[in-house]
Amino acid sequence: MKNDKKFTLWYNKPAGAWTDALPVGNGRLGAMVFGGVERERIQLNEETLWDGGPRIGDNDNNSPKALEALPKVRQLLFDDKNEEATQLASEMLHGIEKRIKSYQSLGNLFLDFSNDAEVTAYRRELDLDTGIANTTYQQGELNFSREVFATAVDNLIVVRVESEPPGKLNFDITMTREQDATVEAIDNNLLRLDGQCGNDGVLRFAAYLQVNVEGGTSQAKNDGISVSDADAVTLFIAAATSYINQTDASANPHERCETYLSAVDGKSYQDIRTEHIAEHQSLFRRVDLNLGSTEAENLPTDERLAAVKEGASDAGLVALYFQYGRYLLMGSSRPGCLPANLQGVWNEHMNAPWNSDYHTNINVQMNYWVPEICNLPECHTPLFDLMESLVEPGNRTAKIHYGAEGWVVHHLTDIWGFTTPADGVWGVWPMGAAWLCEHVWEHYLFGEDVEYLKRQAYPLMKGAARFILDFLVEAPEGTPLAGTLVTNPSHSPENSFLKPDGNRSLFTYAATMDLEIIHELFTNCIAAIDILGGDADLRAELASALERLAPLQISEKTGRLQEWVFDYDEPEPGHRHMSHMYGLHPSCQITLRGTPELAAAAKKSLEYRLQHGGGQTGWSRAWLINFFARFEDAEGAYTHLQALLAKCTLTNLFDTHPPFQIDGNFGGTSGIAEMLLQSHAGEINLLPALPKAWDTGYVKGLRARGGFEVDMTWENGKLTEAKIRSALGRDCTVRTSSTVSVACEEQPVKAAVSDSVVTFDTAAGKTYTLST
Ligand code: FUC
Repeated sequence: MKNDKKFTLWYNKPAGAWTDALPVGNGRLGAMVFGGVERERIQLNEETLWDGGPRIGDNDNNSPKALEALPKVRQLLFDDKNEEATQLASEMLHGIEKRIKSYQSLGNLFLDFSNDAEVTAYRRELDLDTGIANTTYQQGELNFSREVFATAVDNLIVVRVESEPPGKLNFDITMTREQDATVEAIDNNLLRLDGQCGNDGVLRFAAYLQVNVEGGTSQAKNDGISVSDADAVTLFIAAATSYINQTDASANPHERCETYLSAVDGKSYQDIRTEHIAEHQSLFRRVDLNLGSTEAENLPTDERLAAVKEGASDAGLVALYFQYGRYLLMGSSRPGCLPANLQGVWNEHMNAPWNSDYHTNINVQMNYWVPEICNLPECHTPLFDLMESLVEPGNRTAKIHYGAEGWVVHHLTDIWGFTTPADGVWGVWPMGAAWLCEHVWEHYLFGEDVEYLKRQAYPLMKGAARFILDFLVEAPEGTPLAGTLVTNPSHSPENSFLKPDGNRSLFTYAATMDLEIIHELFTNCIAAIDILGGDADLRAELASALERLAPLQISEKTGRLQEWVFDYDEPEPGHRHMSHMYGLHPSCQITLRGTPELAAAAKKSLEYRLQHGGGQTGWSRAWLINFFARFEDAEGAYTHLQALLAKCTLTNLFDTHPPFQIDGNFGGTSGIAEMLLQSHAGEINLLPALPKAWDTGYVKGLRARGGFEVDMTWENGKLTEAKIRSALGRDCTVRTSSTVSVACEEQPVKAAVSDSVVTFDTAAGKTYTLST
């Protein structure tokens, strides 16, 4: 079958498993469309449907015992008594609640068609360009078609069922949820699901399904609705919970659903669809990518993926995967909504893997490597809003657990303001807020919105930096970093080391990643203060702490960047976390040209990880692509991109940890972008890691720091032309392996060219063409 749509996932059979089904989402609602013939299943999500509840009053989760134990734990760690420190920390430093509760499925919508005639010409697809999932097939004399989309304009999931010739649509509609909910037909056109989480859960939720029949009839029947002899049927699904914010779950979900439905009263299906497509494309179409075409283009997506698993190269599939990452972010992270969690917004479980939460020691951050470079900056903002909501609880935890000012987050959080250590001693990692602050700063660097910096970014950064300033301690005499400022206690997230006596531990002080995160946060805070003015005392304090901060260490024995304060041996040298490489990516303390020695040491560390089987999980594999892109190692990056597709990708192109976890999708998308364009080192680097397999192609609409947007074409592995739009009129420095000249249609350009670098002035709103 010819596939004439560029960015479409398609299949010639219905989904068997949930991970074959196709996702639609509007940031707040999600649906997984199976495309069944006799029975269509559409699994539903609403982003605030989390078990648990506010942690206020008696539910305060901070541990009053923690602060008293902190100096003792610190001393034990400085004395290399890691086991005793671990013991004491597990008794004293934990929050009262050891595990958070899960984000949950809202339920399922089923459409049962009592037609068992033979099916031909079956096709199921998801068109990323329209955000519409489509299922079409023939059964006997009838042509069936269904389409499903989640509209951000009207805040609904919309299902349209049609058949040709008309008047022949007969099916039953039901909604189900495996626990905590009831479903009833309110009348012949309305099904209502009503629920409340858990036994003592506080969160109420509801889903309303409105059935609009054209021709034919609909009839309430056994908690469902039956459609008879219809020409076409439109279903509107509204869903809501009682969640208002982390301390308030008192909204009325029924009223919310009714409001959503009444807002489309009298609006035609065609209008809703047209407005949805226009809104969707206003984001999606900002970036276009072509990495070359292959024969495989006309194969169903699962067959293309299977071929890659067998070793094929499929540039078109990579471009599709890239756009899918952007699509998934649009579907799970829209302004005013919650951020994308471990599964975006798509989760069929009541107790999801890792609760489908926000892991703040790599996973949620990886989700947000996409929005800036891939031209969806507004999709970044839900993360900032979540961060703001964590300031107040994070202040309390900072005070109660550390006697510190500012705000702290540990290695995970939820929608109920969770900021204490969880899951065991490895949760005693108070660096989550500091790392998250990289995101607010990066958003500033790309768009340079000073108002935003002042209102949202800087206050978050300042609060996180305040905590770190109070948390840092001087390493005592007799320790390797004596006299410098270090973190204590500390982890290199989830990884362990072997002490000289053979004991294994995770718990330490001054893990390299901490130092890199702090280096970045303090440097960025100083830059922000220099832009905004004020806070001179804080600036001085940050500058002095930066000078005293413990340095990164290169192992004398191995030449590798050390992950810990001592050059320990590792029980899992191929560990999935590569935290000490943070300075290389996503941060930029380590760059190829700026810090060549550290870069060489980081490369050795990476090679060592890989010799020992590194990159096993989806997200870990995705991170590798980004590292190799930063090393400008095109074939290295490509190898791991191929492995991400071959080993860690499901038939619907969801990333698999395993199981499904969306971070790998976003990390993969970011990696592809970083192979084409980088701007972290003070210059725009065009095609820094272009592999042989993408020898000819183009990309349009990637963003670079400093308010630039870039289109590029290349042939035979060489840049042919780049167009750089300057939004802010900043000076532009471009690195490219080709010799280029710069021109602007509207005015002469003063450009200086040396080696591979060209520098020119720009004016706001003008476009500059670089030709080879
Ligand atoms: C981190 C990772 C795991 C998993 C979990 C959600 O703890 O180490 O691999 O991705 O997050």
